[in-house]
Formats: sequence, C-alpha cells, structure tokens
Amino acid sequence: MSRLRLVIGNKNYSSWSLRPWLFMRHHGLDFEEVRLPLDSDTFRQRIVELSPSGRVPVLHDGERVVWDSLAILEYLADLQPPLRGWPEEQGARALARCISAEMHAGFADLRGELPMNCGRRSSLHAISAGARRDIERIQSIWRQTRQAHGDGGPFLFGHFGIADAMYAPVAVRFRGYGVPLDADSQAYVEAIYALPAMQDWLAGAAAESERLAKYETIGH
Ligand SMILES: N[C@@H](CCC(=O)N[C@@H](CS)C(=O)NCC(=O)O)C(=O)O
Repeated sequence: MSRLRLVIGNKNYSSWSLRPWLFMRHHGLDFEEVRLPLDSDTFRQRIVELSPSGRVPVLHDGERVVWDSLAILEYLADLQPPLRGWPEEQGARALARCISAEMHAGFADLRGELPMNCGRRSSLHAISAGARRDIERIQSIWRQTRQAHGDGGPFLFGHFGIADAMYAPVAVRFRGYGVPLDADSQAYVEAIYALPAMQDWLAGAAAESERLAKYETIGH
C-alpha cells in the first residue's frame, strides 16, 4: 500500500485537484487516489473525516494531513528525496512564488466565467472585461517568465515545477473555451497538454460519467 493518498474531486471539473495530481504523476510518485465526485452525497459524507477544510484536494501522508493545493505542492517538493518544485536561483524562485500566489488568490473573473471543464470544446460568445483582463495578465506572466527563465525546456522555468502545476488548469480553460492566445502562450498550453501525466488526467476525465449542469451550461 502506498504511503501517500491524494483525495480529489472530479477530474473533469476540479481544477484545484489537478494541480497536485499532475505534479505527483509527473514525478512518478506512488500514491493512492481517492476520487469524491463534487456535489454528491458521497462527497458530503466522506469529506468530513478526510479534509479539515471540507474541500479537495487533500493529501494524507501516513497520519499527516495536508490540504490546499499550493500547500500540498510545497509539501511534495520537500519530500525526501526532494522533487524539483521551485527553481534554484533566488530571483527565479521569488518570481515562481509570486506568480503561483497570484494564481492561487486571483483571477476571479476567469475562474467564475470559464470554469475548468476538460470535456469542453466550444468557444464563448461573450467574455467580460474582467475576464479579458485576467486572460491578458496570464499571457503576460507566461511570456515574461518564459523569456527570462524558460531556456531549459518548454515550461515556465524550463523544467516542469510548482508554477506549471498551478497554471495547468488555466491551459485547460483556454483550450476548452477556445480563447485566442499569442504564439508563446499557445506553445505553453501545448507543452502542458503534451505531458504524459496530463494526458492521463484527461483520459480519466473523459471516462467520468457525472455531468454538473452549472459547468456544462455556460455560454450555450
Ligand atoms: N484553496 C483551495 C480550494 C479548494 C476548493 O475550493 N476545492 C473545491 C473543488 S475544486 C471543493 O472542494 N469544493 C467542494 C465544496 O466546497 O463543497 C485549494 O487550493 O485547494
């Protein structure tokens, strides 16, 4: 039995769950996955004893319980042997923390209007000024980070790390809702989709049968 257990929501919809799952799968960590479909009786019954916040994702490492996607990513990066989470160089590390925190706490309009839905393949007719600002800001973060630190590979700091895990759900939103992107951002979205771990998540999402109307009726 594996020591690590990650409790997640639906792969189709749970953007917060995707972050640590992708990081764990990409790094080849052995873990047990417990999937609780959002808005279900199973979720309501089981989450109480699994997650102090009542939300997913939550990681169990033996007796230790770690919740909140960013805290989980940091915890995983600190495991022995350590995983490549933050870049080494201090300036790059500070930037990686800034953009991850900005993602964690911000972009409310984008989140509200373009919720992650892995199965979605149709454009939105109308996007609010606020969501447009979020989309521009994210592309400028990606562009500037890749230009300054992206030489070693196709990810924000070259190699896949915590900042990429934080932004992976945005790649799904951009692709699913057909958001037009600049060439660099498009290439970054493709790099996220090309990860074998991402393909595994998407295959899991495609196999799910639950459909939540609040995510499926947007812009139709
Ligand atoms: N800040 C948290 C947010 C987690 C969150 O909002 N999770 C949602 C699913 S994606 C959830 O558990 N919703 C269930 C509920 O609120 O009942 C994180 O980063 O993990």
